[in-house]
Amino acid sequence: MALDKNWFVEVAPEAGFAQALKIRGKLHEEQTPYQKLEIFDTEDWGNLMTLDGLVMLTARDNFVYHEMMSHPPVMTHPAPRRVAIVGGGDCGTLREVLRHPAIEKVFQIEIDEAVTRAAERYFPELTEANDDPRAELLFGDAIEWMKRQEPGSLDVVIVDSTDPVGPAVGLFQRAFYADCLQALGTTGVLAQQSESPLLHLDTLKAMRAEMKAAGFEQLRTYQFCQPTYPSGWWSATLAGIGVDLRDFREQDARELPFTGHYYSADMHRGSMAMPPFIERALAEG
Ligand code: AG3
Repeated sequence: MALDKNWFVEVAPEAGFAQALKIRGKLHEEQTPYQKLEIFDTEDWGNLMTLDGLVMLTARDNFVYHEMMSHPPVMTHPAPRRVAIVGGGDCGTLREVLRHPAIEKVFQIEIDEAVTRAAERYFPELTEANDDPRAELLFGDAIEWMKRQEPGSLDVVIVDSTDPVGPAVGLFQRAFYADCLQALGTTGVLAQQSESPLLHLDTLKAMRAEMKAAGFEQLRTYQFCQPTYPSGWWSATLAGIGVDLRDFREQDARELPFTGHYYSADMHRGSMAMPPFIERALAEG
């Protein structure tokens, strides 16, 4: 069947891959100082946000990504209190982090305020926790912000970025990771979205090499399904200092004070298992 104008198509030319969502219409289009932001009304996936033609989220499946970006790092740190979210302007990761009563403070540093304003309007369920007194929404360059943080002032850093293109390139580089590491001090966990383990294994390897070079002791890539991202198979990577990333607060994860849709203690453990071809590729460095 040929696709007409009733389909939004994301093309990943580097992977010879494209995917499409059937749309009813476009709700919003804006050229921000950083990127082209569009919101579509889809037939079956609820509202869709894209940046420069790439799917950021749909109402239907963003819960997988947002839960897997927030709960694994928070449950891996032995006593998380202070969190920074880099990017994440739609506030979905922020909402999940704030579900943990032990968290005292969450900074969200998003470069493009238009993303948050659009989320407030078209994805109000994601921004519903924004008035939480523990949340501080900052709009600016997180690379600069991270340099200014006191050593050891953060417990968890979550990099909820776009692909490593445009303003996000620096978020995949050693200098930024080194600044995160110093803000984490002697005990901390960084989590970053790390693309499709099938389509972007080279990107994943390069990112891990930068994390290692910055001084992180341990790395752990994990996986989850994300139907509306290219290949539907996505990953995130934990980088740790003074924390064993093979372990997590499993008992606490079995008694969460909220109900996960995707995340659970078993899903946490399961997400860390990697197919042998990826294990081998990552072991090669
Ligand atoms: N996360 C975007 C991940 C990258 C998606 N890539 C793609 N579609 N090619 C940011 C939005 C969720 N908070």
